[in-house]
Amino acid sequence: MGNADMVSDIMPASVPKELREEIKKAFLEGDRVKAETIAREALSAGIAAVHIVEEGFVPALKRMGELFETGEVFLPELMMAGDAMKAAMKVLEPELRKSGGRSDARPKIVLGTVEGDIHEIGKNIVGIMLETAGYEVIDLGMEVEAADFVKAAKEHDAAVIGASALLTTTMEHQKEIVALAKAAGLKTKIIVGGAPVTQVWADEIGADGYAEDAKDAVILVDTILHRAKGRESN
Ligand code: B1M
Repeated sequence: MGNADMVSDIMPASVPKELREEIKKAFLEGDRVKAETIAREALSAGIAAVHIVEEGFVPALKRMGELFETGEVFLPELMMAGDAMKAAMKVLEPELRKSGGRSDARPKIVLGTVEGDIHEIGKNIVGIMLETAGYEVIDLGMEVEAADFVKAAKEHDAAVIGASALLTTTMEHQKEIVALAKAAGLKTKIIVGGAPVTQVWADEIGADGYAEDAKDAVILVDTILHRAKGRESN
């Protein structure tokens, strides 16, 4: 069984349209309580946490981003939607963590959002998914300078550095991380992600991989560490 099959195995049900609409409404209203309640009710209805996040909450937050871009909502509303997402994640996080396997030898992954960037929700989801997949995640948080990624990777003897960037203006720091790591002779693999990041960008800066979402990040790390087989036996 491949990793993609394993992921689909832990996601037996998908999110109904009405629920997705309710989530969008909660975000538009910036209603943390409603977002949290929807998350709780969706779990009680037997929908897998990973589905609720990836099919319900993530697209709804992306929709808020589009509305922000077109001037239909403003920064305060965007901030409230971000807070509502965080409230929902408090409910969903413990369930997300339950869905993965564990392994004795846990390769370390140094994860963070790059300098000048405070978008942390996607990075947090990636971290949870990697942990549940059996990796030890050292989360450096947000606004992390390139040198600090490299320093932490050395200190922890990390197998992978994961750098998230959500702004076109901060993506440049991913390039800086790759350059610094190379200059330091670090063997640590470097993966990049975030809404504006692409495979083309990853190739251009010499990163070892790019993942579009959290599920892809697990598959990517498994692949670059040649670890898929080990995880299947958990
Ligand atoms: Co901001 N923001 N924001 N924002 N925000 C975006 C990114 C934007 C696209 C919105 C838009 O205009 N359409 C736009 C960026 C434009 C650009 O550069 N191209 C933008 C802007 C402009 C800004 C400000 C500059 C606004 C301002 O102040 N005028 C400002 C910047 C602040 C800063 O960082 N210095 C800002 C602020 C904020 C809030 C604080 C209000 C809030 C963040 C709250 C928080 O994180 N605590 C916020 C939010 C919520 C968004 C949107 C709406 C949603 C981001 C998010 O959390 N998505 C976003 C719109 C969008 O992304 N389309 C937007 C859900 C999350 C699960 O998805 O983060 O993409 P994402 O992560 C995914 C994948 O990308 C991937 O897996 C995750 C899970 O599936 N992934 C990885 C992410 N990291 C990965 C790493 C990996 C692998 C995969 O390996 C290491």
